Amino acid sequence: MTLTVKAFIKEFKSQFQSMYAYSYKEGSTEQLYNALGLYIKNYLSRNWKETKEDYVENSVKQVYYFSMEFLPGRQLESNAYNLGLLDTIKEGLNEMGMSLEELEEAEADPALGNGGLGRLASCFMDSLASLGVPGNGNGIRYQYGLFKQKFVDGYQVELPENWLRYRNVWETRNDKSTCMVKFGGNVWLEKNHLGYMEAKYENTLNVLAVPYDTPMVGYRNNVVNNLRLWSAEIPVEEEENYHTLEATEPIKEITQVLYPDDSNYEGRLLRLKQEYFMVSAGVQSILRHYKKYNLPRKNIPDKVAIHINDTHPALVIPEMMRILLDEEHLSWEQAWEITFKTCSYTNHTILREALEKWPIDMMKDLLPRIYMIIEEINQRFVDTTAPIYGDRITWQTAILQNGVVNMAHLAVIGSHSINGVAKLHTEILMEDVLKDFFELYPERFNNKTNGITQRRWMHLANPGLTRLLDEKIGEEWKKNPSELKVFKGFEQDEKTIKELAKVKFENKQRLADYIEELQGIKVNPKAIFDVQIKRLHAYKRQHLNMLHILYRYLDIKENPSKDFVPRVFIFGAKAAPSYMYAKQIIKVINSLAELINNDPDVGDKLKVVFFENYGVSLAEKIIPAADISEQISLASMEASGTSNMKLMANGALTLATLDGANIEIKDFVGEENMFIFGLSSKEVYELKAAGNYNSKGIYESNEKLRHTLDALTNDTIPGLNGEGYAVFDSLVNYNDEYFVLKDFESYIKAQEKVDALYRNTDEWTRKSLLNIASSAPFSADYTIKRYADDIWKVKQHSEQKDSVQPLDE
Ligand code: H2P
Repeated sequence: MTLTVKAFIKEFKSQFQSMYAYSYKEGSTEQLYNALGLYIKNYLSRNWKETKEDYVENSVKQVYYFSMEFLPGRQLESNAYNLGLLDTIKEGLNEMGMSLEELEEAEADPALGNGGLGRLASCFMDSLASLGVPGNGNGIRYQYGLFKQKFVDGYQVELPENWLRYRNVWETRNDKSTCMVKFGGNVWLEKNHLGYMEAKYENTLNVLAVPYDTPMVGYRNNVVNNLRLWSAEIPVEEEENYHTLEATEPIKEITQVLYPDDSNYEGRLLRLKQEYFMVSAGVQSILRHYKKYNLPRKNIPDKVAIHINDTHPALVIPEMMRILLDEEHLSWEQAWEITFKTCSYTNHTILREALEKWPIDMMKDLLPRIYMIIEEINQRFVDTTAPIYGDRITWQTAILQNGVVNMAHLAVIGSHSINGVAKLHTEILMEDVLKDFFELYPERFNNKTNGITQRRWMHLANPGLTRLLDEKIGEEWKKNPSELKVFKGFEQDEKTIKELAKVKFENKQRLADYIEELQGIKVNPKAIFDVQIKRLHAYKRQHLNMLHILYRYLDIKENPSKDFVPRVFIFGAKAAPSYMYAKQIIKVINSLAELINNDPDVGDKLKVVFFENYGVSLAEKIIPAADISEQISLASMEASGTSNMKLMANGALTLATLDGANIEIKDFVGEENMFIFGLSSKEVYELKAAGNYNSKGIYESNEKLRHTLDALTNDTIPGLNGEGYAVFDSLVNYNDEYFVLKDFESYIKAQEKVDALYRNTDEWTRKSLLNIASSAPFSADYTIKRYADDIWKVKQHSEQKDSVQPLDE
């Protein structure tokens, strides 16, 4: 039954009154938002219940996506939209004298992730539900999300992100489904009276894992899947042992913060605790739920797929073994077969520092039984591999090496599928990072290029574009993104080009207003909006972007009469709290921005905006207004990137190295519709192998570059306290790890091409149109379909089974 505006108003009023016992007219924005959120949650609860029941009644196979990060973004609008209620609610609120936009601002944007990895997990949740794939998320309900970023004198300052300060209307605490997770103590194996080996524990720290469930709403298909986030608590029966607040700390801290400070041992230990806590609770609850299917244990892999999102949840493998061995009393061989067939692993990065390794002693103390199992997995691996492949490969691929537990190796050995997240990345895994494993298990390796959900990143974030697309190509693209290609037919249609340019301009005007309101910087919406939004890391090379801005600034100062195409550089980026170099780059960009934005000689020609506290909600405002998408990582380093996909889908032209999914963007839209520069990954590998890179030589021989770099250290930029030197030093004196100087010249040339093209508005817009029309392959719906078919072997299980057609690539 469809909801009428009248019925909505009536029900909303009574919802509000039942919660607050006064009229909605007296409600604060937060209260009104809470009432609306709960109204929507009540509305969807029936579908939520029925989806769960349906899965069990039909014994369908379910996938469980284990991830230490989820970045869902605000859920009010997206849930209302997917339920098909958005227009009704908007109209109803307007009639009551409110607006959805205003209420939405009261919603916390849960920063339970760091960057692309967490956001990908949430795009996947949206696609799983929208495709009707039985899929669950499993993660941690961090009390504090990733820090709230502030700039003080241009420096990043980290404040606690207390996203749960007000109630979280979307979650349901589920006390019925708690689990117990054990840490430390002593453990030994003993035969019980039935003759089974049983693990005996003493002096363990017992932690109660309490699940908070959040509905993941499918797009107009009545499917509501589940995201389960775990919170650590003191077990009720042990409460009397905790006499002081201090004594409760070791338990409470487990789910207190995302990314504890990893610069010290305690912080690293806490992170390992978090990982095991999430994994153990998750696996226990899955195996308990499986019992509802009344099937033998050997059928687990037919009904359960567990996905390991990066190495963080790799302990799923020994934890599942532990339960099957110690609690279900299966033989090692039986348990291993089930575990291996159930688990699959995605690698998201080739950066060595991000491939986790835990000291053996730490693991042994914290998780004694798990360590015993890992030891045995390792021993059995060595025993089978060495006779066939020899000692060298066996040693290089072992799980236990040089006093550490190598989590990537554990994940690979215990998973039937290993995938990278873009074609190039998967190739690099096979040829370099996991080369030896590729030799051992070629059949396990596959590529699954990342994707994004068009629902959040186009339909909702860019209503102007969505309207234009609906008008030109009909609404089918909303269900089948591949229909976007029909838009290509409008490439030569002058009217459409003008209309598309108008949509972009309006989006830019809106962002310009927001910038002015937020930061007091007046930017010209006619300028090129040049956007780099992503985690701050040297390999992503925000400092290359900064050098170009500095170069441009000097050019403006030295050539006042030159005709510059106005440019607004927009950044959004957080730096990990202990990553000093990244923080220094932030400071340099901010000080440079301060100089440029206040220099009367510069005026409209150049502006720099660095948003504080970049996150999903900000991205939704920035992306529809972008003209240029900066994807400038050193080739081979960025596994995929996903902001590249979102920006492309919103009509930005990509300025990129041939890295990650930029290569696939090029394959789909054509090189002539983007700006490519820099070394290829092959050249990067060759340069590294040659070992003769000499950044100082480049500095000394390139006049333009020298002039720019010198400005970092000669007081051109006021307000710096050595940060300019630090960047200069790393690039010139410490041989420039990410080849910034090597790529500088070709980056500048690409930027000149950007300026030249922008002078021709129609030509620019035509390319923008082609980007939008070519963006469909990056729909997360397709990505999820490929995961479901090839890796998880789970079927779409809803009335809308056929809603996603195979993509004709
Ligand atoms: C990471 C990779 C990205 C990738 C993303 C999702 C870890 O995200 O670096 O290249 O697109 O996972 O697979 P990020 O750098 O944004 O934290």
